[in-house]
Amino acid sequence: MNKLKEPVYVTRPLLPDVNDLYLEIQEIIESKWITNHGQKHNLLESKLEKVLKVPNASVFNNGSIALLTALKTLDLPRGSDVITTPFTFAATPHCISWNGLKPVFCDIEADTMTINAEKIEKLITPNTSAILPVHVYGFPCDVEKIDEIAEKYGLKVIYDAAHAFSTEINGKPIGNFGDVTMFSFHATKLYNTIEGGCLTYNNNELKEKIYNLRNFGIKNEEEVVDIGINGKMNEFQASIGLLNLKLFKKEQMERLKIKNLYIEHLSGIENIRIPKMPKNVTDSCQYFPIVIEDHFPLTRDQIYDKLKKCNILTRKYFYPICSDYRPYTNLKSSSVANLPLANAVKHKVLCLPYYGDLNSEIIVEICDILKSFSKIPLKILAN
Ligand code: T4K
Repeated sequence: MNKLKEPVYVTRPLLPDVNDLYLEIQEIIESKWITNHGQKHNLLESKLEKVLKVPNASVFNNGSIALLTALKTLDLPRGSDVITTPFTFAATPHCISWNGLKPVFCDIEADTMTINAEKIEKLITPNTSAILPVHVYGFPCDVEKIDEIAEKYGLKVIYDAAHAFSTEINGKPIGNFGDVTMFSFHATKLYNTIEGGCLTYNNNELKEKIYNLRNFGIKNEEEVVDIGINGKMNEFQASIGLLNLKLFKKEQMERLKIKNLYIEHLSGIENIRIPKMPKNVTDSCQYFPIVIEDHFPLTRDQIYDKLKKCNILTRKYFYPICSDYRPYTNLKSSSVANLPLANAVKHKVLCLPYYGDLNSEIIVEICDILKSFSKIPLKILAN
């Protein structure tokens, strides 16, 4: 295995043409309006409503503040429980905790690694106020079952769709499920505004509340009606967003080619599983995770280390899982007995490099390296 000259990262940001960006920036400079609900901000919101096919989209300076605001908007009783998955990024349970709510971790499904909807009901108590499932890697949660449970127990549902930009389930856009959905527009996301995010929701009545909460709770020059935060997206972020809206579909097409190349070269390898996107779902193409099963000659960590030595920088999203984080280890729901699958999967998943201009020779090389690992006799592992 030769070390590659340049590092190959798990992802690279989608970026507009510099001349196009120059024109956008020129307009911003001339307008002297650089933040606080500027023209580009407002235009981006209306364009996102069309692209995501949702009645309402409110953009934010990042996905975490958007999620924080989503929970605040729904007025969940302080100290109440929010059922969520441990198999996600730190932002998910942290936003629950920052709202004075308690995360209750529910185990995940083996195939999609999303929250196991069948196990949610057992975790519901009179103190439960909401469910916060995550469409992890762009795999949709069991939205039907979750909505059914929410209806039955009168719970709010906030979806974390940080990885699921433009995903549709049976032709229904993913931002239409639950009470509110959060998308992240971070640099590492398929669609980015450098940092950024948005909330989508069907209930028009939430619009004004979200608008105020995003701007310190200010309603007008003389009224502050809520305990808000500064969640506003600035005009420079919005202009990147407007330009990237024209580019993300092409990026997705490129990623689909890469995905197919990975599948072609990896599918024969025993004990490497490629989680499959269900047929009725359009793939956001956010990540390309593989699962290293127990009988593979090398562990996931050994593969990660060996690839790193070749300058191939894969990522162990999500290891450790959130229930392993120091602030959450004492929660009853963090026990391994409650989360057997998440605790098994966290040692097995590896996200491979995945972005539009990733060279196909490198993809084949990564697959060949993995193939060569599959031929290592098991006894070497014991040494
Ligand atoms: N919910 C979920 C399920 C999430 O995954 C996230 C964020 C959120 C909520 C919160 O949304 P935001 O508040 O972030 O909008 C990254 C991202 O920072 C984070 O947005 C993302 N999830 C998480 C899964 O991944 P890191 O610490 O892995 O990022 P970093 O800096 O190591 O970047 C990964 C690779 O990307 C680098 O090795 C190289 C490449 N890269 C990165 C940046 C920032 C570039 O090529 N250029 C860049 O500018 O967290």
